[in-house]
Amino acid sequence: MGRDLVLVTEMAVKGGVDLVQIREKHKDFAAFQSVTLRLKEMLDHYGVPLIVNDNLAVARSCCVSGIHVGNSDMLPADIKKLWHNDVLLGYSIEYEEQLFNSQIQHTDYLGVSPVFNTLTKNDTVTAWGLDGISKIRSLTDKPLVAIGNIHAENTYDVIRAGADCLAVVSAICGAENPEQAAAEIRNQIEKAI
Ligand code: TZP
Ligand code: MG
Repeated sequence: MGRDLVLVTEMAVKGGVDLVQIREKHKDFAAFQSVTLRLKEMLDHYGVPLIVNDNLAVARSCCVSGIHVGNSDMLPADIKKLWHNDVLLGYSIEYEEQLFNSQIQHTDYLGVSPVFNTLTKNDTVTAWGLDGISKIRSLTDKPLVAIGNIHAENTYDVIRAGADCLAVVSAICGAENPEQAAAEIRNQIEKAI
């Protein structure tokens, strides 16, 4: 049986994770809302903000801090109109052209997606690699969140290439000790900055 999402996330927070995104592609509204509320209750206790992936109804109903959308999801401009302007809005960059799209002005951070190929998401486009992070860094001042097969061994290089933050799934959630895994990544970030 899988481990409880809230417990694993709590361990990750104890290890140094300071922002959490919940991504549930296969749950209906009620199930997504229910786990989001449970997660938010725990995260509020630690003062850690929560972002919902690609579901405005869940994000709004749970009063989380933000929402993350991709290239083929709701438009950032529409989200800011329908929800409110202070919402933290993340937008995944899969293609260079997106950086020149008018939607960019409505975003608060950009996901570099994916940096490396990963088994966690099977519909990714060509991985950016370290050179891709540097390229995006040279084209925008927005905070860059690197995602895709990030772990303690490549964290240093990813940050040095120009990422501001890292989004990590398997290297933390799949680790035997999520707290220790998060702490190792956090250590590498500190070394790199
Ligand atoms: N978007 C691009 S890669 C990815 C998502 C959601 C999955 C990242 O997961 P992992 O396990 O950290 O590679
Ligand atoms: Mg999406």
